[in-house]
Amino acid sequence: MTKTDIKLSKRLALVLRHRPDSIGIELDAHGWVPIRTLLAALATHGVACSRGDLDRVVADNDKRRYEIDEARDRIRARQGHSVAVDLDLAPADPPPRLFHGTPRRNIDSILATGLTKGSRHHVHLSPDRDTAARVGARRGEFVIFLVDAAAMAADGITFWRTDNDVWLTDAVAPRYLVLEPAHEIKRSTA
Ligand code: HQG
Repeated sequence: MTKTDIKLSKRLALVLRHRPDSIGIELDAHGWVPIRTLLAALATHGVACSRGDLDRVVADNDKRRYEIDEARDRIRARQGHSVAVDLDLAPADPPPRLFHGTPRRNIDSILATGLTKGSRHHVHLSPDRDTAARVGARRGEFVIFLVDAAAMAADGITFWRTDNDVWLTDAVAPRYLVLEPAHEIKRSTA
């Protein structure tokens, strides 16, 4: 991805998840916005983005962060919102183990209170170690927690899976978490 595309992708994340008002638009109840409206509002706010630029940034995102509905010419973020949206996700049975990468500085707090969703709508969990490592590495030195999703599901806790394979849940209590022993401290390569 070029620097310009990375910048555009970050701007899209801000607009489609957190601050649609920053370019004067509103998302619908399910997080969608007409592509025409988005491109016009970006242009008004000094962000040059053609339909081709948008398609390229969406297609090149390795996490499949954005979803385009061609039939209705609209776009939304697949997950990660802080504004209220209903993503129409159906509850799903998780794999027995999930993973969560996090900065090393969070260890004590997470062991004390578990994983909490903060400003997002859910706690985000990864299906494998590599993905968890990438999530953790965004902020420097990180660790990986194993999540006993089998025990959580057996206790009646709901999970949702997004189309781009992120597992969501409301919270993960400390009893379901184990700090991955073999990889306790990882150094970011990012
Ligand atoms: C931490 C990216 C202290 C949590 C990724 C995380 C992901 C606690 C941070 C998606 C805590 C929140 C989400 C506690 C949780 N005490 N720290 N009790 N509970 N935390 O960015 O999971 O690029 O909101 O460990 O790929 O890092 O956005 O969540 O470090 O799927 O598409 O609080 O973001 O995708 O940070 O990442 P975030 P996350 P996108």
